[in-house]
Amino acid sequence: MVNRAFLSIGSNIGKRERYLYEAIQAIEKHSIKISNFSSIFETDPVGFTEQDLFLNMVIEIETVKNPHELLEICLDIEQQLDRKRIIHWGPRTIDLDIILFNEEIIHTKDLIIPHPRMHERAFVLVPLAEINGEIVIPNINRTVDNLLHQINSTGVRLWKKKQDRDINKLFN
Ligand code: PH2
Ligand code: MG
Ligand code: MG
Repeated sequence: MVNRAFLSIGSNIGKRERYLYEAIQAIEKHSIKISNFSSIFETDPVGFTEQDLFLNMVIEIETVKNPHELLEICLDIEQQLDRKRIIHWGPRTIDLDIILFNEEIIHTKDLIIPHPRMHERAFVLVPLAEINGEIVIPNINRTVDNLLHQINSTGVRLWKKKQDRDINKLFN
């Protein structure tokens, strides 16, 4: 069975756009199909605020892998891209989070889906809404658009607009 999942990607160290692109290329090398993607947004850091601005985007993927296999791939790619630089405390070259996996609700030791903070994070909801605002977040049973109307999204600014279906052109 082919699963549909959404990943949130973020970077706030060094060549941020390059890290997003390298993460996407690494995902494709695992025979995971990127079926849709958002524009790139520049976002104020949330949580630990004393760090540089992030670039964030969301991609939609199709994969036969299960959630745990997908998590392993995400962690491997993070490792791979982190290893190229000195690892700093806090900020990261790349963060790859599974935010949705089909309509599944998963609660295991190392994986919680839907992502437990996605409903309050404009840097996740704004790009996700650009792809599809009508998706219902299982658990919360509200649409992305509905959640987005209730939070402040001023910290999320369009940085590079999606112009084409080809993801490679976003990074030209
Ligand atoms: N990721 C975090 C914490 N804070 N803030 C922004 N703007 N973007 C992120 O991707 C992000 C964050 C932890 O993963
Ligand atoms: Mg994260
Ligand atoms: Mg993460």
